[in-house]
Amino acid sequence: MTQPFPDTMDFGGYNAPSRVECEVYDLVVEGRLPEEINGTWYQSVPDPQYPPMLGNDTFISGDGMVRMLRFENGHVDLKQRYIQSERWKNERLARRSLYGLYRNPYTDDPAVRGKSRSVYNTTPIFHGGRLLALKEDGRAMELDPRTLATLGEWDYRGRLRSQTMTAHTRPDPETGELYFFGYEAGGLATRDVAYCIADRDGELRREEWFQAPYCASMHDFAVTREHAIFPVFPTTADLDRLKAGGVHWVWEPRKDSFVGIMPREGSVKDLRWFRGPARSAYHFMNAFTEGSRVHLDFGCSKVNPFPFIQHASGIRVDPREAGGRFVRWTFDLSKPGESWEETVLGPAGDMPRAAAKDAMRDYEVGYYQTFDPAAGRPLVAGPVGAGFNTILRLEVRSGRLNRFSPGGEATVQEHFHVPSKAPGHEGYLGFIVDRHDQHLSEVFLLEAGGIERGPIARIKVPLRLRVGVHGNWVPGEAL
Ligand code: V55
Ligand code: FE
Repeated sequence: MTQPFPDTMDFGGYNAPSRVECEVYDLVVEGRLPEEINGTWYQSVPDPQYPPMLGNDTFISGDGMVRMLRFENGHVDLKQRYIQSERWKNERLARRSLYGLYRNPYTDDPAVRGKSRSVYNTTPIFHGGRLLALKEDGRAMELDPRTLATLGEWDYRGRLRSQTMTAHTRPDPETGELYFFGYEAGGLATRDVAYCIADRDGELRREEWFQAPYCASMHDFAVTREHAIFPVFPTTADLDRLKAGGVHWVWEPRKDSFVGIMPREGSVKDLRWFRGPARSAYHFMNAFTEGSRVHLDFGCSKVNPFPFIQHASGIRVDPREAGGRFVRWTFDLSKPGESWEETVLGPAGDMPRAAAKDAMRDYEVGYYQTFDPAAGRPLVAGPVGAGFNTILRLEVRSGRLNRFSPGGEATVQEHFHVPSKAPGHEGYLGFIVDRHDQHLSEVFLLEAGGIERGPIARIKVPLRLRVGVHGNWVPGEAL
């Protein structure tokens, strides 16, 4: 008999595990779904099968579920399925959790020592004709894009040497290539980082390794038409701590932040390291090169936001006290020195996204999320505590902001962007609205260029969709 999950931030309230695999054909839609919206939104959801073996754990250890919303001719169908990882299968057979702390294999049940422990729970991408579910602690898992059946690990036909692959890859809209990296590429807590490029057909054409200044949680990176950018912030790992049964990550504010920049077709030997005080960021909206200057846009804060990492580091900082801002960092490659310039573009936030066509180049508009106290009280949703309740549209040159909040007892999940074929049309933003007072979900669809006008369609979901992590829109033509 499965015992109750602990009543903690990560497993209680709206964050309660769902464990529901389901299919709903033709969801009820209020409003109108534009006919041109044709394709599928895939989203990764951590959703633990069993209560944590060690009594508590973090939300981001949850078994990978993939959810899809397929839009076709004004209709929308929902499906979500577990990824049948080796870990998922082992636990299913045992009918209990066998794996210990987040990314510490030394804490696992002896029955699964040395066995794969990745849950592939962070981002689904579609590249080279493959649907891949990613998590930064291991390789990709390939899934059937129509049925979500688990097909097996994808290691680029045995060519990928890195043991890991980031969940934040960078597709080039012009060449169709996929830029990515893996950190802890040579094993647990190593400083090895692999820089990789897959061609438009999904074949690995390049992999080159370098050493990071220290072993850091390098969750995302950025690529411009000319450069690759590797930010390193001081959330760090240590092998001795892992061997002693400790946590993977601690926040070390006395260490500096580093940003490595290299010509994207150059060699890692050309990496130039910039250096500044401790900062934290998990996601970058976009980056571009302008002459000798490289710009990087993202939500930046002064401490790591994850409660389980803060706890292990002996601190407790409310996100509102974390000094967060949405910023542009500008690196001038023509000047000597290690520093960069910071320009504030907007309020604190995360989940940044620009239109896929705007990636890697100078651009006008991006979208991200914030918590606005005027739009509702803080509600726990997802891995860092209070979830976001507001979507922002940011004009990056002027700093002009438009906003949308569903209001009431609601939070929002990561938005996806659907391009429009109509000239001058900015496309659409879709996202799940978590209705905390009803334990139910809805999907809102907004015109990206007019989010303040509210949803043009509300897709009713007859159950609670557990808070997911990242997703991607895949146009129908690509599938
Ligand atoms: C994040 C999420 C993860 C993870 C590491 O959003 C960082 C940040 C869902 O898993 O393993
Ligand atoms: Fe992420």
